[in-house]
Amino acid sequence: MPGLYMLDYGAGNVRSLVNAVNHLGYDITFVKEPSDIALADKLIFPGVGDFGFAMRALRSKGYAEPLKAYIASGKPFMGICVGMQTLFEGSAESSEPGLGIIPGKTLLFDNSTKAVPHMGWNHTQLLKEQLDNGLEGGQAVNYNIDQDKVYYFVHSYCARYSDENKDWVLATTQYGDETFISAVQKGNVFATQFHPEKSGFAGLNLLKSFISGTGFVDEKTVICKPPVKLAQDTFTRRIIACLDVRANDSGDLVVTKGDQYDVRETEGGKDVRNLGKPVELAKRYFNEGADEITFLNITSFRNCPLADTPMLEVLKLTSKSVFVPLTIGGGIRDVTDPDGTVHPAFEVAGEYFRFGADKVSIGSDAVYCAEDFIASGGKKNGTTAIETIAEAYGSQAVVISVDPRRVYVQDPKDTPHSTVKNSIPGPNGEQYCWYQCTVKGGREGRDLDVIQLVTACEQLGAGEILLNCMDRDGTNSGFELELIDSVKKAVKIPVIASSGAGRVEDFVEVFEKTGVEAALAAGIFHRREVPLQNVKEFVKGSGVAVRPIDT
Ligand code: 1PR
Repeated sequence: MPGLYMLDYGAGNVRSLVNAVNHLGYDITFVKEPSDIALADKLIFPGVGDFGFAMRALRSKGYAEPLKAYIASGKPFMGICVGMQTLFEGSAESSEPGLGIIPGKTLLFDNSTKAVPHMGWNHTQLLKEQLDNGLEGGQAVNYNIDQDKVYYFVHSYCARYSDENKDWVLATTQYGDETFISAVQKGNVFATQFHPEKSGFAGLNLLKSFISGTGFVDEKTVICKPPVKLAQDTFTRRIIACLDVRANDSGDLVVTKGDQYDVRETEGGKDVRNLGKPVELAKRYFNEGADEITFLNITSFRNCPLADTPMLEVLKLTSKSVFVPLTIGGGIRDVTDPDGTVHPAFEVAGEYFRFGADKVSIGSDAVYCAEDFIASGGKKNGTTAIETIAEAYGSQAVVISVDPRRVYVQDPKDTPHSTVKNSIPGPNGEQYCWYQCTVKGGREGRDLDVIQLVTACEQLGAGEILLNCMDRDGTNSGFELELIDSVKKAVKIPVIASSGAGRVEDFVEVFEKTGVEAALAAGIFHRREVPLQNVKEFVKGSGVAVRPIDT
């Protein structure tokens, strides 16, 4: 495809889009200066993060006016996520005006009824249908958006259908009690709120349709239906495969798995357990239908020069053939190279995004940030890893990985910390416990409970919680429902339940009893004890919506 260009303003993961386009057999050229925009025959504008940041970047780099001129020229344009939002007049997220091509402003989702950001896979309802009049090139107005498939969304702000913009609205999506615009199309302009490059094969089909199609639809051939508010939420719950990665004793990078965080064999030479190679396993899980893949570098507390961190290569290779969101955790903090060069956490995160990560997960550093935040009486200082990464790349890119363990007490009055009644009594028959936060992969406990941690991190701008439980990790005994329920009730951002999955029934139980947005497992998938497909089929059969396995 000659003349396919991408407009990148330097925020987030554009490698995924490049990889998806390359996977389809096309090349794409980066716009490097404003005059390049006019050279494009087709232009894709992906965006993530903050609306104001995106618009300021477009204006300060001199892209805004050439972009408007390009769109007015009638050549095919595709916007993705914030790339769609910038087409509107503005956003409640920022006072910065948008490009003003589509009437209306984007507004914040209501988080009193559901988790925000809207993060995960959801359906679309098409409002426009093309009349069959033999249009040259056979380009369908919907660019192969399939109402039976789901697409990956991650955003807190959304545009709503109105009389002023109704001729633009190609599709709407229902999230909880709200219906919002998930795709727009008019003439040469097409844009999606969801990420086709992260939406598995359904998304690749859509990208292919835009790149290979005529990209222009005569409005006279299109009929529009008004949006329908669906009686039922169409949001699906995510099933995530997690890969704990480290070097084994021979120096090979392996996927390992601990029992309560101990990753060494119990017998023989007590080697680090080796359950496979990171890139190969990630590909396997993508093909088996994982909705997301998380890599945790579990020896990240050891110092390593940023450029040498092996996880960069793992991400680079994985993102070439895995088209679902990738999260990377371990070592997201300020890093000092042996030569004394300091890389602030947001630079470390930026390097991971450039190598193909969609989200970073922060463990130990989040605990220190939360402690400082609480000690300062709840004042943000603007310099923490959570704040700086969220500001540059958006809250949705910042996951907090929590490694809590039970501390039993006879009576809730025995501790200032937030306690729960636990179904598993303590060694002395204690019925209550609080969950102590740990750092350095569980090696050190802190005087901070899990509720203090997650609420502080939410206020600092985190977008999601990955909630492990050291007592359950690797036990196959089911998720720690008391812990998960208390955290889910304490925050408005999405929560991923982790640690202890052993049977398909455990997933249904955690979704039904706690309402979490996602459930993660490691050991049962690595050891092929419970195939991912079986989890999906069982969860779906129980009435909880999940993404169908996409081929
Ligand atoms: O502190 O920001 O550098 O991050 C270190 C990261 O490494 C944290 O996310 C921490 O959870 C992780 N980590 C450190 N040590 C270990 C270990 O196992 N020794 N892994 C570790 C944590 C827990 C989950 C596991 C689930 C599901 N592993 O990742 O995948 O418990 O397991 P299961 O389904 O088999 O029960 P920083």
